[in-house]
Amino acid sequence: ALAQQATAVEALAASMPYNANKSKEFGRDNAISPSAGQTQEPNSDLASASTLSETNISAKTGGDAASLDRARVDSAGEVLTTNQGVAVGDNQNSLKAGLRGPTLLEDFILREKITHFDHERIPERIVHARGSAAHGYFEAYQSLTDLTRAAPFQEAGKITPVFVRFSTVAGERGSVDTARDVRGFAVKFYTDEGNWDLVGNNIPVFFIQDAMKFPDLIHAVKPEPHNGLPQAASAHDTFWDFASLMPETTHTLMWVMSDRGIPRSYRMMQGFGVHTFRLVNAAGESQFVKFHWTPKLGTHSLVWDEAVKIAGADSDFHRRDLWDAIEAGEYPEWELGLQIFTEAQAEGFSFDVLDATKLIPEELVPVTPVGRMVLNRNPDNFFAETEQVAFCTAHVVPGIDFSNDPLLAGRIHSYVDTQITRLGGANFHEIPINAPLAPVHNNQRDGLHRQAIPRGKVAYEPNSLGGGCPFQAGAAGFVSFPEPLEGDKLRGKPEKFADHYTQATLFYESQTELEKAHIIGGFRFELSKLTVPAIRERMLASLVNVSADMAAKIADGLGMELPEAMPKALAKCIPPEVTQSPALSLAALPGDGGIRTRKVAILVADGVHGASIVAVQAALGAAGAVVSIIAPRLGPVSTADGESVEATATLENSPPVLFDALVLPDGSDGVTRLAGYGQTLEFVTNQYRHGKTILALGAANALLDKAGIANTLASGRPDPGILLAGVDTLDDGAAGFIAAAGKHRHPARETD
Ligand code: HDE
Repeated sequence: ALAQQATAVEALAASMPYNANKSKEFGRDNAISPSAGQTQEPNSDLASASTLSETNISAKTGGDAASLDRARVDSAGEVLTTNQGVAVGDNQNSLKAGLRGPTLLEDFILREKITHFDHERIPERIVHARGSAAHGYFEAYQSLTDLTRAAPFQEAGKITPVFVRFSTVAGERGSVDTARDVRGFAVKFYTDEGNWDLVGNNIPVFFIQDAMKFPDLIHAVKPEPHNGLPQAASAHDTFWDFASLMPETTHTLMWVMSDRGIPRSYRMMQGFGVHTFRLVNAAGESQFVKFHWTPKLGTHSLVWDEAVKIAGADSDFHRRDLWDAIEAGEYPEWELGLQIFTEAQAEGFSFDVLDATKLIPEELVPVTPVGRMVLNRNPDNFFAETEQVAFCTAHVVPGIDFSNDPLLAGRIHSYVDTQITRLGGANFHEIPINAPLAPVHNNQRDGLHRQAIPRGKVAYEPNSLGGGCPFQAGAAGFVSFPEPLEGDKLRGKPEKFADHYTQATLFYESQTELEKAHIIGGFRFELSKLTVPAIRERMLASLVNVSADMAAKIADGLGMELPEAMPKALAKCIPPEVTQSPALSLAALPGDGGIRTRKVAILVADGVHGASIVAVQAALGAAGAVVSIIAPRLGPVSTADGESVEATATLENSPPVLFDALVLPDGSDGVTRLAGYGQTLEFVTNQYRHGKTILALGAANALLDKAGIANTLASGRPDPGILLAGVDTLDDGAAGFIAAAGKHRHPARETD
């Protein structure tokens, strides 16, 4: 073994540096040597090779596989070394004075290993700590040069690399994915003209109107400070205390209590930029814009009972879903749409476009599709990429500018500021995942963990010793839109901000009956968890202003009288342009009705009819579903007809909430055996209760019967989500099952 190690060490010495791209960073393979005075023209080899991001250009644009190559380390076939590149002879034992003697301080190998380990953790994000991310690209449908000079929109077919991170807001880094919460939807575009971060959410409005209230909002929703309870949940006193005292939260509360708060998958939710932004074209003309991401798979949600149970069954449910889909080549895709409007239009609206608690109904300003985003590569390393990525609303590029939304103003400050603590200094832009593709040249210097090695003695501007470089770009660079302003310096809000209920009502009245029932259920659950009745009462008084009918139903569920309506801040609001907007319902985006990537469970046990299972499994596989064969134990199942069937999961390790649909097998021996397991009945009743599609093959009808479902069927109210098929109707049965499962759920059962 020692001889082998010695050979490996020799091979190491003879080989390239362990990170082959490292040499490029020092300009070695470009044969660049430092020169005196450094008076090169901008963009000469020397000037550009002196920045870290320059090496990223070739790396990131070198196609998917080459992306971030500069920083990648692959240890395959390599010898183990210390951080100093010294080969380690023994990675099992510390250095001791005698085999039973004390470990020596001299053991720099042990000390380096332990010291590094001791410092592995960095602070988690104060909000959005729990997240999952992926690489991909944005492709423009058409040129938008008349609207904006932003690089991603300059020509049809233009590709811009992106990195996208989805997140929950309130929970800590290891918290559950299926908590009721807003979801973050943050997109980093590595454009030719620098990084643009569109840091949005899956809900188009926000709880508060002014950044001044953000620390209060977050302190209220986070676990209560005295006992650290509860984790990743808003169902507690402090959140609702704050919400009930701040009626501006009402509109967003409606969205979070709706099914938007418990998405089925990150791949099946919308994204919104929330604030009004500006687009600015090359002539310096500007229009307002709101950004919308629409998922190709449609918008789908969990039901609450399911979300609670998934939290136990697979707390990484959304992370796993995103990862698995991308690994399987099922790349999630969103369309980017813009609502573009002028300042004059904005002035005419019944609400203020600078108020992040308001949206612009699509009836007033339609959403124009301008491109698509595809996520097609999982990160190589969770920490290096997903954890260290630093999104900042301040990261805009020429062609994109801010509005005066006072919430956005606070964000422009907050994100850069928070990264300095979280990532340990002002050089977080040099971390590979954050470094832009566009070259970086400036006189910002030094600081903790500086990576770039700027050459020459000039670090100021103006200068003559550096030939005046780097020089300012003038009109070719970022020029803030010269918005004319007037007014006194003061603290306050425009009057339209004080209308806290009109759009909350618009949202409610735009929902289907089922969605309304779920909103009521959401409020009922959350408010039922409060320990201070006065908060419950105050919140209900506020909700009366949204819909007296809704508030009455919530009150009923809480065993309370309906209180008087809370006095409104604005007694007389401007009448809204629309009182219903169908696009606000999740039903507006059903998807294509297919079942690609949907998870289907087939229950089996010894004695089932194998051929029918194999046939259904093949049909589901052809439709793109992910099938699990679930039995009391793993391994081969002995089928009644000798067909080979292998269990890939167990009743114990895969509870029903992890599946979108269920197939029950034929073969009376197998069915009887399955019926003997408590989990089987739970499987059937849970799938039924959560509105899932169930296909019962032949003898499996007995399982429906046992679960009380056959009775429901016999009652004359046909259920489109329960299908029966025999050996001779297998093809039709499978086709019907696929079509029914493509509807996602059969919620009529909820009233059973
Ligand atoms: Fe954030 N938010 N936020 N936020 N936010 C952060 O930045 C903040 C707001 C959003 O995946 C923090 O890097 C303030 C609205 C996302 O890394 C922090 C205000 C929207 C993410 C911060 C808001 C968001 C964050 C914490 C009100 C939707 C996760 C860590 C003035 C449009 C990004 C970090 C990721 C993260 C501040 C309100 C979305 C503290 C002060 C509105 C998706 O800087």
